[in-house]
Amino acid sequence: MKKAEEIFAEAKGLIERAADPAAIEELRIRYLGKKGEVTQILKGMGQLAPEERKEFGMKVNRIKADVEGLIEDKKRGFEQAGRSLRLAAEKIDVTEPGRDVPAGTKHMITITIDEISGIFMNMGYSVTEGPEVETVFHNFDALNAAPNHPSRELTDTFYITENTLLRTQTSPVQVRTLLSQAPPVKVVSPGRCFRTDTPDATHSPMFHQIEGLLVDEGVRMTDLKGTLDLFAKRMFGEGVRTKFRPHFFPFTEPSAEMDMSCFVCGGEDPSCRVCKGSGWIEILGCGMVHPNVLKVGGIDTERYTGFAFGMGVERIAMLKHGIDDIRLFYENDLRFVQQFYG
Ligand code: 2U9
Repeated sequence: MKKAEEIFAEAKGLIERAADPAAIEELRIRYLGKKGEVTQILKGMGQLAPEERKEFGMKVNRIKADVEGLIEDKKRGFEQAGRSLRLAAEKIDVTEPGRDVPAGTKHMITITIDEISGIFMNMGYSVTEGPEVETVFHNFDALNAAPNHPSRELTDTFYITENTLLRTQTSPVQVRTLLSQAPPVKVVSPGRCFRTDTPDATHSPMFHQIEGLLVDEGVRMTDLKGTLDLFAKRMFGEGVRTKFRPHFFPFTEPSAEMDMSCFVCGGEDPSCRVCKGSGWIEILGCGMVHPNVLKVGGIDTERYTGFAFGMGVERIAMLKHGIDDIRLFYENDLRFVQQFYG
């Protein structure tokens, strides 16, 4: 039988060298378990002489307590080490800069509307908006559209009821302005418009327009040409030139379509993809406001005249940024959207 001191020395060494909680548990059982070496000694005390038993019992119990203490300390050591490991692993460096969250960007349609509106705001125009669901009166009748004008047809227009529809242009906003305020009127109105077009590279059932309207005393066709020529230069570059081709709109007389000289090839490249070699690009329609339209607004056509214009926002954006399919504006493909991150 090993002496109690030898057992303690051996246990102490093994406990100090124990590598993990499992090893400690084995040592606890080996020394302090039911059949443990320390427990066995205490059991064997029965053979001792009574006067020896007291002193021996005190010594062995002190060894038992010491071994228990060593085991407890070692366990706490492992627990502490475990906590430190966890703290180290879960440590958060609060001084670390935050992860960058991309802020995104405005949609190219919004950017283009803002740019066009900005050019006219610099000329003193205000921006107005109005309902997308309109009445036949505001969308057609007030714009001098003949009762049988083709654009009234179901084939061109989304009707909601016989008398309400999705507006086919933003002109109704201008009509509402004429009905609600006296001249001078100087507004641009951007917004969504709807036509029963089948989607393709240049058509979409929902698209955006921006229209302008100026009504005042002494407004002339030369004012219209000067204003729109300046717009083209501001939007596509000072070097572009403009020309006006006679056209027809029910709401303006005379009417015209404005072409701009090709800002890509300047008319020098017969194979230019932008102007198809013509050297000119149609960008908008315009004209002097028809007296019948002014009269709807209760305006004295002997005293006041006005001009108006309209353009497709997608068309302007596609020209300016070389976008060849209108559907890209609505598909939200990040590969498209992110090209325009400011
Ligand atoms: C009022 C009086 C006159 C608005 C105008 C155009 C010419 C025009 C088209 C361009 C391409 C629409 O997006 S598009 O399909 N528009 O060409 N629009 S004059 O004239 C008005 C508007 C309101 C009271």
